Amino acid sequence: MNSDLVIVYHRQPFEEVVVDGETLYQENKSPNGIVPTLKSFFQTVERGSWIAWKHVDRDGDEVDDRRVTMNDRHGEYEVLRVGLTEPQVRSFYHVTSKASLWPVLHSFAPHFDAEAADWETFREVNRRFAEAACEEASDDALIWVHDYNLWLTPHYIRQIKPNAKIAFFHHTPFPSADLFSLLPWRGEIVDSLLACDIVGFHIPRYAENFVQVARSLRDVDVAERVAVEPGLTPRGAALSEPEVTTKLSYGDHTVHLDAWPIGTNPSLIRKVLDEPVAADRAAQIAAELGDQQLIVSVGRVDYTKGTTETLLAYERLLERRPELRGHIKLMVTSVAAATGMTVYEETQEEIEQLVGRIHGRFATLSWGPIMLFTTPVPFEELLSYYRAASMCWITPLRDGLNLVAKEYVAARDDDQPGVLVLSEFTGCSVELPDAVTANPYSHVSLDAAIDTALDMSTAERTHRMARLTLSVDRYDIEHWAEHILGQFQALRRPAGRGQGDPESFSRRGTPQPTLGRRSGGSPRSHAGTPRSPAPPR
Ligand code: GDG
Repeated sequence: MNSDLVIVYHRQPFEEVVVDGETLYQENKSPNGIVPTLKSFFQTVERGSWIAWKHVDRDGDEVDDRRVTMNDRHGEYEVLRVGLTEPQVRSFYHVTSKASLWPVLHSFAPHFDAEAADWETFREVNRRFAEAACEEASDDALIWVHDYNLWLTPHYIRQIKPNAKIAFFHHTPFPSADLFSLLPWRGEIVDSLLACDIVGFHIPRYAENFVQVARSLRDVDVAERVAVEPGLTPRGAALSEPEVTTKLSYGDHTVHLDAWPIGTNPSLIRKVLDEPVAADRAAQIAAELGDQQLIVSVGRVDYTKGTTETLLAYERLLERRPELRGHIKLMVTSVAAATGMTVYEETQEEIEQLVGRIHGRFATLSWGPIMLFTTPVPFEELLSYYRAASMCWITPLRDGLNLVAKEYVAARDDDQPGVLVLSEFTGCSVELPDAVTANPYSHVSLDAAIDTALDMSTAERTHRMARLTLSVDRYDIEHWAEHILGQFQALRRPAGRGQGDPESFSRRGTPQPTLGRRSGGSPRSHAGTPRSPAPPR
């Protein structure tokens, strides 16, 4: 194939369903999330391809329909599936990625199990993704690899296609050098990232952590550093960085670094909430709640997400302020994303036990203090809960970004401004300093934040939510996509040309309904293109 853009992401970009014995490939039902956004980049090129994995029975088996040509609202693109057996998936994804790398990325050193990792299989799977990507890519294609479970893929791509343009995006935090050094394979990982043309992170702190790691391991120089734009660097925040490195020199190779948070889609959220299904459901939830305040706390089952800390804080709240009993309700979702992992089963069990304990202690005939959802809530329903909730508690111990916080803000209406209680250790906390921030490792801090949120005047709620909304609207998904597109365009420019050059990544030149048509920035443009004004700090 001769694709101009190859996206390498472990999940398939569609739902595969069998109807009357026939396999159908349908566009994902959920309109939000990262997959539709990534697919929208295909509108910027002549030909696009996506690489993902799919189960096969035996090693070496080809996937049935290895190649699928999709045609959905993002146009036509190819999907090439890498066949992995059950043991390969378990080893590569559940054990090495989730049990060994994930805890280190999230600063959970005690959960790290070096010996459990099967690095050989990790290498092998990463190599196969690289081979599939290179099979699809034209000679000057851009190959965009996503997330830590494909950390070694750029290295193998560079071996096969020395002149490829390679981009990498981290969805997780990137830890400090002290923590990263726990990984016995640190040199190999860093070499692979340094083989990229551009390495992306959500926030400047993660980029700076990477720089520290790269410089401690290899002879790398900082070639360019810029001030972080005011909207992404509140003073005093736990993850704040005033400056960020944007270029590293490594021998004769330049690695661009980019720190730009993924956004949510506020206009889609508001549109769905304006439609009768969600609007009626939100009204129904509000009517059923009566004078009870609803608090929402949404997340996957993961010890990093702080669901246990949220539940314990809620239990302390009901002890500390008995007058709230009967007048408040916590809605928690805890949906398993990776099944068959002991650590997540234990986390889920702990959550269910805590919910049971809180219920047992405080429920009455007419009032239940808590609702727990362990299966996915439909998108419209989830938005209706956001809309009905006067508070949202997002208390991860560590989180790359956290889109739920942004979704809650986007779902507000003027009648009920709502309050966001937000852990200082979520990436989005640098964009959202008008949340009530808390340190989830401290009971005192978490309890104080919750009390502040509960007791906040309507005027202050309104003021803070207006500023949060400005930020969520500014750093929305469209802005992220345009920013990334600008970075890609800059990579494609011949060396020495300025940012005003006509060369563009967008060869089709057709309108991009999902991304909009504004031209992107350059690698230096960390000031971004103003949308709504950034809230003053
Ligand atoms: C990683 C990083 C980073 C959740 N439960 C339901 C449901 N969700 C949706 C939310 C939101 C998404 O899932 C979760 O967003 P997070 O940002 O928390 O993402 P992670 O899954 O942890 O993924 C994270 C992200 O990548 C993006 O780079 O922000 O830090 O860990 O959109 O709404 N959606 C529905 N029902 C549910 O029950 N419909």
